[in-house]
Amino acid sequence: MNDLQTVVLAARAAFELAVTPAELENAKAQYLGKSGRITDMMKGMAALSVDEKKTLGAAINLAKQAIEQALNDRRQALAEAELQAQLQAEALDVSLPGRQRGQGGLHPVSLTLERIEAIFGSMGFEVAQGPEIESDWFNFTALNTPEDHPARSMHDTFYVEGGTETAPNLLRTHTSPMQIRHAVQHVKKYRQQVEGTAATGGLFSGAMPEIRVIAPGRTYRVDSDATHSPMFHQCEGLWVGENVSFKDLKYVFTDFCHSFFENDSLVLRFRPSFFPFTEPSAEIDIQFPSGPLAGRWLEVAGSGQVHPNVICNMGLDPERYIGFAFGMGPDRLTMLRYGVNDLRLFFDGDIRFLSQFR
Ligand code: 2U9
Repeated sequence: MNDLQTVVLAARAAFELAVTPAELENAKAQYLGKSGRITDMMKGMAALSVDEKKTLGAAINLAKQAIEQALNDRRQALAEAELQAQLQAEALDVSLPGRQRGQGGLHPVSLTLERIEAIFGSMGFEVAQGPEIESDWFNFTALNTPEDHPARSMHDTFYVEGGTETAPNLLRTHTSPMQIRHAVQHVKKYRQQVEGTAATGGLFSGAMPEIRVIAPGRTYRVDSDATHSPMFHQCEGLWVGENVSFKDLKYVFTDFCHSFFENDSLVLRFRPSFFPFTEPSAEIDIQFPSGPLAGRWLEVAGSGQVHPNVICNMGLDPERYIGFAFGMGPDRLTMLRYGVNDLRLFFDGDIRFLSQFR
């Protein structure tokens, strides 16, 4: 075997040993590179005669072509192996079951809020929306809450930046401010229709449609245990007109409870109480005739006739306009409806609990 055949065989063997493209390029350099074996042999022909150059040159070229052929074969083999490895890694088992997309659903408290809105909607109540960061005036002052009322203390109310010493900003502690905002807009609208641009300040005693509104939403207080959460929900209601009385409050709220709990045998009790924004005021208790809670009086809402000072803060004349208001906790109503005994379950975000309400 001559030198050239040995070089070709050695190159083939070196290419076969290369298992990555980088190793193959290194091996190529040893045979076909600038100082590779074939190039060296070509340089070595300088001292030969013309005839010898012709013969040896042709033989070296053939050897070079054979090496290039071996190099290309190995390149293709490595590329094919890489493709196979990639296909293997990305192999799809089309017989595997598909990934299930979790079916979503409304939060139980949202279900309650929807239910409350639908029931009061059927009785002609609008739904008010408003900001969760409120001013001291809308949250307390307009609702006849005295300067020294404990609810105004830092222990009970979350104050937030952006207010002033005299008008601090806070996270609303109830949804009543939305009703004040709604009532003020309502009065302004009808006052303009009655009095036109000549409308002056002072209390409005002209004719206007009744205010009938509920205000559902998130509220905040500094409180946290099994039955209190720093963020909780409230839904308040307001009905102001010329001849609205406690009798109306009783039938509206009784009707609501019967619809909400789908039980017309439910009994209601109005128990005297005190709130700064209503006078007289009453707590509303309910009693189930049967079931696990049968016989117990359960507090579900506060209520009362809207205080004349609050009527004034809506811009209305309390000599002509009167009304009632109530406030309830949708979180507690949800607990009663579904038999849940820890409020915190609603806000832990545990999908095993929440998916039961889908
Ligand atoms: C206006 C005037 C008066 C709404 C009322 C209550 C009584 C009440 C509780 C509900 C659940 C507080 O968070 S809670 O424990 N609310 O007891 N709310 S009367 O009175 C109003 C509302 C708006 C303009």
